[in-house]
Amino acid sequence: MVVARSHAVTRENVDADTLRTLYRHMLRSRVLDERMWVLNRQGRAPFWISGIGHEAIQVAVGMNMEPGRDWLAPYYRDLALTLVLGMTPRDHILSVLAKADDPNSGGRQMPAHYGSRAHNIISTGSPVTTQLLHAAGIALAMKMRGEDSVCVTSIGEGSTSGGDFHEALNFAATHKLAVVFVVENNGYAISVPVEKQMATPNVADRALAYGIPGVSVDGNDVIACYRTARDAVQRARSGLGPTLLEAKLHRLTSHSSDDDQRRYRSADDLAAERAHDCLPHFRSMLEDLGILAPGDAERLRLELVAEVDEATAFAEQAADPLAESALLHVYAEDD
Ligand SMILES: Cc1ncc(C[n+]2csc(CCOP(=O)(O)OP(=O)(O)O)c2C)c(N)n1
Ligand SMILES: [Mg+2]
Repeated sequence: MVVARSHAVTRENVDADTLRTLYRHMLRSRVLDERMWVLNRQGRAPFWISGIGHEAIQVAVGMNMEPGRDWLAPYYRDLALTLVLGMTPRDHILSVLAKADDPNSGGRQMPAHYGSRAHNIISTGSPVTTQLLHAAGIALAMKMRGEDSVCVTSIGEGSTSGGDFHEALNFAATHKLAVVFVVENNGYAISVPVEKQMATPNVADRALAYGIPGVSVDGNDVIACYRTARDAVQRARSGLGPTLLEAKLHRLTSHSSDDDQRRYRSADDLAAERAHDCLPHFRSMLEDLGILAPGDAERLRLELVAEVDEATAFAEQAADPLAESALLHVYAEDD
């Protein structure tokens, strides 16, 4: 296993525009994610499952993909990744309010079950780990067609103990498929800590068994994530096969809006974790480097809040699905 670090961050090794764009994407996802919690607590959204704390790796991966050419088989925490690939706050608020024009599923799936035909994002299923098999299948099809697109798929560390993980990695490695397997290791599977899920501290170590590179990166360090993701995507695109990319990060919320992590984690533990939030850390770094001027970050936040306000108002007045459409796409249709 390789452990990736960012070394000294300077303008030379990742350019200033890229750094600003990374920050903007991370903050945009954070602002939207926070709004989803508010909509849930107001009783307007039935459920939310959050990507807060996971933004750095998702944005880093998304910015190394080519929207419309590459494919994503996501999991439920991938709000930031879907935004980088072109989905919008409107798309996602239409979904949590179960509106007819929700591009994810016409309001039929649970919130955070992402999907967009327009952006090559395949529909998220509720059984965890199945998306890795879908990704291997997509990459096999791309290889048979002679395409050089890349398929990214993502998963939590707890789900890597499912059998589908082994089958997908073994198949993709054997056939040198263009897949990047991203593991967002937040140390918990709902209330179960990682030590009770697996006997190895690093999911990336498992790559050895498949003969592919396994890289573990600090998921709070967006520069390290960006570089590592760039290598993995380039490797896949150039026909060298898959990479297992593990980002160690923190789930800064309860598992979902139906969970309360204070029942299984101490107040000290939760407070300590907050100190690792990837977003303020990155903001301070950009301000120290002079890439964000004083006031820039706050101006950007207000701009993004205004976008999410507009999306909320838009989605609230949007039409609900027609009652008679409830069974659409449930059974095969007659011709
Ligand atoms: C096959 C399957 N088993 C169990 C569940 C219930 N479940 C939903 S999320 C989850 C925890 C997954 O933890 P992890 O993979 O670490 O992802 P995280 O939520 O921490 O990002 C479980 C057990 C499920 N959805 N599918
Ligand atoms: Mg987890």
